[in-house]
Amino acid sequence: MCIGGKSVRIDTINIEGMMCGHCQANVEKAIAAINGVSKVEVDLSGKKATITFDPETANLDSIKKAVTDAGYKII
Ligand SMILES: [Cu+2]
Repeated sequence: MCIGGKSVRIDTINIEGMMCGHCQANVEKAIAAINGVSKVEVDLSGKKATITFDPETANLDSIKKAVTDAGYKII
């Protein structure tokens, strides 16, 4: 996929351990802080996050690590 001439990847990861809006905000913040991530949407009840990122700058492993480091679990 391509947006504005840049290649973009959209991936969804499943996250366990989010209990409230605070957790949701924590995860959002952790993912948004990663270089190359342009958009993140965390679905609290659906236990998932949809991330739009530049695959040349960011990668799924670092995104998953940020979530784990924030105290949540990737499933
Ligand atoms: Cu919480």
